[in-house]
Amino acid sequence: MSAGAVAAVDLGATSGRVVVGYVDQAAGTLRLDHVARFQNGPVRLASGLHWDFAGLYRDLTRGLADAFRREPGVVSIGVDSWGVDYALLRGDRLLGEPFHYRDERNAAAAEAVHARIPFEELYRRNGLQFLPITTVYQLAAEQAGGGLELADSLLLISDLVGFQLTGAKVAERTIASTTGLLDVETGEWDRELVGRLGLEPSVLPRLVSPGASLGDLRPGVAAELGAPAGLQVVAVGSHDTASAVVALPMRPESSAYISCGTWGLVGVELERPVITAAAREANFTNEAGVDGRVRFLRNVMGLWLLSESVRWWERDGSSIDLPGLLAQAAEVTAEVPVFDANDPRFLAPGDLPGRIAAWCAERGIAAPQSRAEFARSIVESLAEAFASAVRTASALSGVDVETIHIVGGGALNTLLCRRTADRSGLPVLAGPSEATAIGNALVQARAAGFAGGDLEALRSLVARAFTPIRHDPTG
Ligand code: LFR
Repeated sequence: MSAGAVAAVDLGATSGRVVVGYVDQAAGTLRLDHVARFQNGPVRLASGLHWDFAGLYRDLTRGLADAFRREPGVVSIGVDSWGVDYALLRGDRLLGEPFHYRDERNAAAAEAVHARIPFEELYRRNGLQFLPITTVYQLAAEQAGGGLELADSLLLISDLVGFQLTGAKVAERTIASTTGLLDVETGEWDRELVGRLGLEPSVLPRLVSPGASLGDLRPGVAAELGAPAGLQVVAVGSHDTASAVVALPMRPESSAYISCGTWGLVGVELERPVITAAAREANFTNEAGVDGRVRFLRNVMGLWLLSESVRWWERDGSSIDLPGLLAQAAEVTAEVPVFDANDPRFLAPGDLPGRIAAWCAERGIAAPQSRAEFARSIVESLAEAFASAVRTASALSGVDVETIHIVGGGALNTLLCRRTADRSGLPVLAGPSEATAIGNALVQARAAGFAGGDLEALRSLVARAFTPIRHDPTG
């Protein structure tokens, strides 16, 4: 069999989607049919900021039912999601809605963890940049609040969806690598670290690699969704960024990438982790990629700065047309401030324009005046942070970067792509914007046997099907 259809569920922090991917490697074709798209976001409960997992599951299963009606030949489902967040379970039962990583409980927890295990040692063990959102800090906060007492298992979000669909509890390696509990060298749970943090090792499920089958749908689920007979749920690059990196039409030896959605993940792909003091000081991460590759990158705040500013401006019930705002931003001729997009003050939801203005005021710099100027200032600041992270990734890894690939929603933001090219002095190749869903579909296609070869073989399919748009630096 050289051609077939798979269903990809891709869950981001601001939206989710279900697509049917048609892959025919012999003919060299790859096509996506967009079946469903739904909103996702935080809900503020008395206990803090959470996800509405039940709502998300309802939306994605409706999408899957639609997918099966449209394409009864779907052979498998793969689920990817944002990283670091998890649910606690006792038996089959969810112990409450998962916390959202933007909840403010993490900052103090990070200090408590570092008091037990200095960051230097943590970095040596797990290879991860410092981000207060990382699971290891969230679990310390959970522990302090007594939240772990009833739990007998912990599942990351994409694995939690897999469990609801099949009944199998696993931890897929790429998303497990965002917890901070995985040994960067062996790709196995770091049991000593888990013990020293006072966590119960038995809550961590069995690790599986992308391409492994989670099994059949639970009978009730299969009937409810009208699923085709014999359909399997397959572990993909279950961390969304890992799936996006699969679908980069790049040559890893001379490219950097920016997977740009809510976050901008900026880095290079390597065969081996880089856990030097310089990499630690530059706050670069070594997350697990598909086929044992390493995603050597750093998190930049991303389109969140724009979407959360818009949400703030819309709180009076008005509605802002984002493409229109970006068109105005492109016309701004006044000097706008370039602020530090990585400042942790921009992590929490709320008044981002106010926080940008405060950042400027603290330095005696004039803040943006209009909404168009704010949008331009955000784009310039992101482009600068992207360019700087590309330079650092190259210097730390030795990859001689000739081209920057931007995938995800950011690939559709022409101003951002152009200004990244200008500020880095390198050509930017934009697209595909749905790289995550494509990478998810390709790993399933390979597991089903209708696509073959290494990542380069899969990427050449992407390059043929989705020609990127080139933005050359000007000036
Ligand atoms: C991107 C992403 C990043 C991760 C952040 C939080 O969607 O998965 O890779 O650092 O969200 O999970």
